[in-house]
Amino acid sequence: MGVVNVTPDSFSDGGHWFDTTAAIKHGLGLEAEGADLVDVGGESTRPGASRVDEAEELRRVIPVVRGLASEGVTVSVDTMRARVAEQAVAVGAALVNDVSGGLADPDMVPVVAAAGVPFVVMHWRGFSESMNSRAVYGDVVTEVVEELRARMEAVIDGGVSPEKLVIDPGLGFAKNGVQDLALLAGLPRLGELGRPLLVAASRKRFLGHVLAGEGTPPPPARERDAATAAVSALSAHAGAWAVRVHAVRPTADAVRVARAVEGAA
Ligand code: PMM
Repeated sequence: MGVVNVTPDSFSDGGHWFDTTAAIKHGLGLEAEGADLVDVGGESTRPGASRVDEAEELRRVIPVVRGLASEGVTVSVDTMRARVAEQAVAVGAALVNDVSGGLADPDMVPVVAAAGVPFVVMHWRGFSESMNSRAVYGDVVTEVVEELRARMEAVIDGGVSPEKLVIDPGLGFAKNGVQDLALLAGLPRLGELGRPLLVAASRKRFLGHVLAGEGTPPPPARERDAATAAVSALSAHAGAWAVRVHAVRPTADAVRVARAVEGAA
């Protein structure tokens, strides 16, 4: 899954694809590099970010979804708003990716149920302004599995078919770097939930911490693509359904290597 953030402020690529034409071109390029899906979002969820209003989010996202879908790209829409999801599906989005798992907008679950599209349910404990203070766990893997299980049940009760659910541990969302790494080590336990697993580690803070040396600061987000590809290979090997990344080419190669090694076993 390649990422197109149509935002001025996302932590790793904010401002680069803010214009509709540039965003569509970028999405087509990601597909050419090997993305099976292109995820289009219009609201930054970086820690501390404040929300954009709905009209602005629609203005950013809908023309890009329409443009990519009309070129035959399989598009997912990254939104916490039901109206954005609904309009994106109407112009061709094939999947709804909601980082709040339907918690941010009470209309999201009924809209997704009516649309009949796949729905990514990510582990989430609250909006970006406050999420760092919510990174408190006894056993992070067990708690994320249990909270995702409860969320899946609520979404299914709300009318979404169980076969449409994809789950995501929500790396960096109310998690610190140690907790993100524990979740990656625990991916097989997330598999216990019985649904396809999406892993979105691309360029995130915890990779910066892993790469920082003693007295050397973390590299900037754009220099974390090799580290991201390493996570992609590990995730593919652990059975992930998809990885969500900004730079598709290194990840496509990493996943091919993982599959080739598995094929030789
Ligand atoms: N992370 C971001 C945005 N959307 N969607 C899912 N399903 N999972 C994630 O972890 C996730 C997401 C934040 O990263 P970005 O600012 O690079 O898009």
